[in-house]
Amino acid sequence: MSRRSEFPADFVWSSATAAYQVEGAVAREGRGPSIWDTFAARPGTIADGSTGEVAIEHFDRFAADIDLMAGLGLNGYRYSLSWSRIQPDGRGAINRAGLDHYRRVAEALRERAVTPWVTLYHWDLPQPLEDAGGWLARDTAARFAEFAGIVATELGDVVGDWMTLNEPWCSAFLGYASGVHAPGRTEGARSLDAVHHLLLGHGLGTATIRAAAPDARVGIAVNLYSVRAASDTAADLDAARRIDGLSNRLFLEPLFRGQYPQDVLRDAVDPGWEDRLVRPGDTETIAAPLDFLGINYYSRHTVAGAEATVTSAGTDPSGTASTPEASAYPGSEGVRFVGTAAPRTQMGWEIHPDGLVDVLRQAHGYARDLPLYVTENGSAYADEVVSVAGERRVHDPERTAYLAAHVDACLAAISEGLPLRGYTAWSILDNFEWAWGYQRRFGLVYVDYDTQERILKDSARWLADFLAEREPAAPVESA
Ligand code: PNW
Repeated sequence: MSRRSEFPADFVWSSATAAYQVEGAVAREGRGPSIWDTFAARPGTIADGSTGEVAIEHFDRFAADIDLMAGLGLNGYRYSLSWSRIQPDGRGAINRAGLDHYRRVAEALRERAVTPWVTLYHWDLPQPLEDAGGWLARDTAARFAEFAGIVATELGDVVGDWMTLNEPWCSAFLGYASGVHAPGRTEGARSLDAVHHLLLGHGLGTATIRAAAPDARVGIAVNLYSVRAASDTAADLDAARRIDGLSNRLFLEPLFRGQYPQDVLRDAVDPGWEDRLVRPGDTETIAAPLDFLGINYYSRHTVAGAEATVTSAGTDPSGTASTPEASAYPGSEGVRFVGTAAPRTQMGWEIHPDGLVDVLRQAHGYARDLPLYVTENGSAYADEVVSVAGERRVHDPERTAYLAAHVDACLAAISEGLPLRGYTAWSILDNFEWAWGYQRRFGLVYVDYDTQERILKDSARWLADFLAEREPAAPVESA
């Protein structure tokens, strides 16, 4: 087990949330509706029929929640801004109350020596922009850049670290291909239009942030997967090429090489796609230099070709309702996700800490000088509150083991020379887990959804001990 003192002294120890998952207060202080309000209200979209209307009341409880983070010894907090609080129509008029709220959050963090890491877009597009075509419309990229410029102008004095988008893979393919996330559309190969417009929004937004706040550090958070073939047959190797292509290279190559991976386009879209979608200057805009890359890492994919004979089925990670007709992998619907003997979390996601080093290595291969941050990593388990000597406790040894193993992987990455500068646990608090509603808990801190009481899980206590370099109170079970 690694110790904190083996990490660089300026390493960022962070935890994360996203606006729609935690804030609640969806109709307060001038906030307009986002695609997640609309989607969650539609019957059959969320496993438990819930919404983010109340969530964990972080909008009102942020100060106490930040006290919890500081109390654990964390020195960073990654959170997202609700675009609909700041520009309820997604364009034009600014809602002052929204900006004031996020100024208070940033100031509360700074008062407690916790650095704000702000994500501008964590999936909650203002509904009026979806009504105008959403991410299938090129104009949405320009609207995002305008929003990014407004925020950097207004908050650039209290926030220095910005991420444009969170996980464009999810926005494009869960939102517009499998439809398990908002806006719930099943557009097949057209979802790649959303990829281009998201990346274009990232590039244009990077420019407006830099213009408004010249000292800003700008990055993006992509979800990367360690991908391997179930065997070395040609069919399985081709499946791995496809899934690595759609999950990882489709984002890394335009961001860092200024080009789309041609093999992915060949599999997924018609030959005229680039001529139609990509205008002169777009690839340069998308590949604008960044100050860091955020990587969200959860799991490994083991994949096989359509004709392979694999008996144990794995889990397509793309959600609760993905079907072959609405795959999150356009053009590669035949690929199968294969089960392995490795343990899985409650999400069905394989636990593979070494894969974190794989994806850091892959990203580093594209951008040799770029600082890397793990901007999300975590696990869901069915937590239960127990009473220990009259105190409410949550024993979550699996989550603690997951966390410890991935922290170890970070140290291994640093030891082999990768420029990893921070680790972010998803999430600080249990929250609205998208298509799963409140049925999946990722928090280090348990939330009682009836009373909104916060209870430190054993994993949070372990992290606090790790950060303070105290001996852990209880032995950590191995992964
Ligand atoms: C990420 N998949 O979501 C998000 O950034 C968080 O908001 C979310 O709560 C967390 O991971 C846990 O799910 C993902 O299907 C959702 O592969 C789905 C997938 C990946 C990431």
